[in-house]
Amino acid sequence: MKTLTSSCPYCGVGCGVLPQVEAGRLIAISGDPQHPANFGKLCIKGSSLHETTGPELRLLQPKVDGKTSSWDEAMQSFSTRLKAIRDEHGPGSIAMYLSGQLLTEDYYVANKLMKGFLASSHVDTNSRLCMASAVAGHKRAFGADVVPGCYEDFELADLVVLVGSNAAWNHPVLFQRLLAAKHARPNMRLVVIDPRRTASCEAADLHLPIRPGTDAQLFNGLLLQLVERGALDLEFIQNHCEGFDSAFTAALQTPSDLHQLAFELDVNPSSLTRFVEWFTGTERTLTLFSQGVNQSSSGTDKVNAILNCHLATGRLGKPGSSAFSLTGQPNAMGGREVGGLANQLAAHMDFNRPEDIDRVARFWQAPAMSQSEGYKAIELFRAIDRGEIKALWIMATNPLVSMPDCEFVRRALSKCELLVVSESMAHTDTLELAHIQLPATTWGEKNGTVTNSERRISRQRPFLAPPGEARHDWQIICHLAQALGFDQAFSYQHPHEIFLEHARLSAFENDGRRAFDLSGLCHLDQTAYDALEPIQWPVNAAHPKGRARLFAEGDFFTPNRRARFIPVTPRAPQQTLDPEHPWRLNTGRIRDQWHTMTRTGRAARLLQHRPEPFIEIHPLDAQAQGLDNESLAQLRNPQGEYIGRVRLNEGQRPGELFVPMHWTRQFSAQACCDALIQPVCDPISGQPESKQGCVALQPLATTWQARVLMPAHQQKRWSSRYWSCIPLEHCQSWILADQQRVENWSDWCLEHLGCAPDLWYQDPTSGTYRAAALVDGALIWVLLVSPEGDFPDLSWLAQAFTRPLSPEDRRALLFAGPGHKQDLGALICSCFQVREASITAAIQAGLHSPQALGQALSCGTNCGSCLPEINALLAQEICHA
Ligand SMILES: Nc1nc2c(c(=O)[nH]1)N[C@H]1C(S)=C(S)[C@@H](COP(=O)(O)OP(=O)(O)OC[C@H]3O[C@@H](n4cnc5c(=O)[nH]c(N)nc54)[C@H](O)[C@@H]3O)O[C@H]1N2
Ligand SMILES: Nc1nc2c(c(=O)[nH]1)N[C@H]1C(S)=C(S)[C@@H](COP(=O)(O)OP(=O)(O)OC[C@H]3O[C@@H](n4cnc5c(=O)[nH]c(N)nc54)[C@H](O)[C@@H]3O)O[C@H]1N2
Ligand code: SF4
Ligand SMILES: [Mo]
Repeated sequence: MKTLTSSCPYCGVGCGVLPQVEAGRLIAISGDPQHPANFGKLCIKGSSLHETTGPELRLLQPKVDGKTSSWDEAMQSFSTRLKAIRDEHGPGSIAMYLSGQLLTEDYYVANKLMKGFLASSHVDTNSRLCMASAVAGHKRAFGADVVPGCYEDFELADLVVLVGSNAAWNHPVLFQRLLAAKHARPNMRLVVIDPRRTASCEAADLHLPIRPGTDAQLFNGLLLQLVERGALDLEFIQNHCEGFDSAFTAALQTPSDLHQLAFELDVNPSSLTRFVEWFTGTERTLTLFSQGVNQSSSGTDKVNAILNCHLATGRLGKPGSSAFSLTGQPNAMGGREVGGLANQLAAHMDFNRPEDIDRVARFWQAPAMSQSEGYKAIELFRAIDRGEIKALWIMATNPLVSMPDCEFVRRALSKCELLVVSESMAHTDTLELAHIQLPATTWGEKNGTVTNSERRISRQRPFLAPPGEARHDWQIICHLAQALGFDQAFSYQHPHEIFLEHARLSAFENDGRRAFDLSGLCHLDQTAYDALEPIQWPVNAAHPKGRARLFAEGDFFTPNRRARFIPVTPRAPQQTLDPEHPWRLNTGRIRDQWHTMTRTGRAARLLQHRPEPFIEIHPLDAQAQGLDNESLAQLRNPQGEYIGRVRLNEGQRPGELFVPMHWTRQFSAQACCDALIQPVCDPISGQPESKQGCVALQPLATTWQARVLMPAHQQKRWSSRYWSCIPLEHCQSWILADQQRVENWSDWCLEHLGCAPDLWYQDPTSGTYRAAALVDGALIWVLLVSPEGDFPDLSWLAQAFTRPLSPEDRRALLFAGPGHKQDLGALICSCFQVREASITAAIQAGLHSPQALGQALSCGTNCGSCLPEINALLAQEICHA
């Protein structure tokens, strides 16, 4: 057994991990107590990493046009076809779509190849859907894409404002760090600005459930209040900023009267007043923002409306006092450093400065440097649809699920002459369309660096052998480059060489003009690179150990070193409601799943919290629509549809729905929420408005629901109107529902499950049917049918897939489940597998604090991500008592 250090492949918190490997498999994982992002803590996704690695379900070999091939054949075919397209249609006909989940080294060589050697700047990334508005806002205000603060600020602030962020679920370790500080200093305050009452609100002192899309009004109004209440830092404004007057003038369109503003935002005036008083009166204020701000057709302006308030009060880059963009993906920041976006060049250089283009070209000795910016993601897929872009290479992202109007993306991609997908898993929606499939190594196998939300570069280190023929993304890119004749510039033998080149480019002719500066790391040898400790950029002569904060003394990266106030005129969401589509559709994340579920969707433990795609709705709205909790409902608009289970939630604003972004065609019949999102974007950042769709809602009529269980790791799709896949321990389960009556279930089994049942039971009056098929006494499938969808607890059945079925099992299977079969409710604490019913019972028995519950049941005592839900149950039970 050996232990080494690495960092988590999921969110932008960038926690350090200690993997434990035995016999070539990851058997356990713990937090690295030395890592400054997490000091030993992990959330449930991080601590389940060993349940989502392993060779099962991996893409193991290259495939060309559906046939397994060798690497040489695949790369030969790739380079020949690519060359032919480029020769015939020019460099503008080829593109790449990358991801914030690539390592910096992968990302760097991809950009170098495309922008420097193939003369195409059509290289964009899923960060367009994620961080683009924050990047554009930073650049407008600071002259560079810099997050001024650091994680320590979460502990030092007296007021923390979370805008459009559900950090309790999406940045759990940071959120716990914040709560620990709040616990130690009860005067510290937390405000959440989010239309929904989220898990993050459970710990908040104040929640402003604003009307969706009104953040710019709120922060413009706040700017007026800062003026009115004399809270400006005039010295900072005068000495280090410009443009205050025009920003102030633009803000004057917003009501200066708080009652009127509260009316526009649709919040309680006294809550708004309290927020304004706290913000104006608290020097150490930290404003954190994420996708509720960025994913908007006016996201860049919203970012600047927030930054305006921090510039006006001089609250930037001071301990506990800053504006802070929470990054999503583990290397969202690294992608920005290497110029992963189509409108950027490497090392924070830009296409709009000719000297930058020249500088990068000279550094790379680039034979074919692209001279202008390329298409941003939405435009890129449109150009594919038009036939202008004919070859696309997708790497480490799943746009068939995550792009707005994903059915359009499917149509566009099916027109592509050459679609190459580098993927580590064998089954994803996007991979299915690829002409060439390339098996990539992933976390645990890969070697390189990532940069987290606080600009901290950490190592990801390899500790597992690549399965099958999988190769590293940087190797695959270099392989292609060499096949295209660029041997010398892509002859790297180790990621260390790429990292050094990246660091040297950041230092090249920099002279303090570019924020991103790794000059202090230009001379690392491989041993030092392998041993690199987490470090925050810039790392240079002035800051050899890295720099935690910037801008407290001004010195911005604009030509005159002054920050810019940006005038903001608030705009309403572009997706507008109409009588046929009257519901505002909000989309986002759940605690235990990661994006398109290719990894977290495989771990039974991570699908117990929210097992099925769902639609969250206010109970009164549901009642008016004739929808019960747990019933099935359908969302529609002219673009697409979505089917999910209704979840009543009083924290939902009336008229608004929330659906998760995670489910794909691998996991459910019709639950890609992006089918419903229109591809409208922010004009500056190009980021789509993923949070403000418009839909119709109606119940989904069904005459039966069923559950099917089969051995683990099966890919299966069903013809029923609704189905959803839920992995259990030792087996796989599906929930099915349809309107079409089934006359003969035995025939149905033959058709859909491959054989007639060996055991069955039918109750024609209730419509209940149960059946199973066995081979040599072992279960191969189980089917339970119930018109109303009431099924017994099936967890014991999963075990039955691992051993021959006993006579008692057979009886239980057909007539009931053995032992406790009452529904224990949702899994609240994933770490200790504690369900809602146990917690509720313990509260009713008199345990009235999270600590008491933790002592009795262990719930909430490990990663703490479920504490907001435990607190909510406490509030609910105690107030009902
Ligand atoms: N568990 C989990 N964690 C993750 C991820 C994951 O997939 N799963 N993904 C990672 C990634 S890539 C990212 S980008 C981050 C995203 O992290 P977050 O930004 O926290 O994630 P979301 O749930 O997409 O959206 C945040 C909130 O924005 C709110 N919102 C919607 N409209 C508005 C609005 O008009 N104004 C305001 N103020 N709020 C609004 C939503 O109700 C939602 O609660 O999470 C990272 N962490
Ligand atoms: N409606 C709506 N849409 C959204 C959002 C939203 O809030 N609402 N959020 C947006 C945001 S912020 C984001 S970040 C995106 C995320 O959306 P995606 O990037 O599409 O989602 P992932 O599932 O993370 O896709 C990563 C893919 O890379 C594969 N992979 C993993 N490791 C490696 C590797 O090392 N190499 C290679 N080649 N492949 C690998 C995984 O198996 C997976 O298929 O979704 C966006 N879309
Ligand atoms: S908070 Fe969780 S998902 Fe994010 S990096 Fe840490 S362990 Fe990974
Ligand atoms: Mo993201």
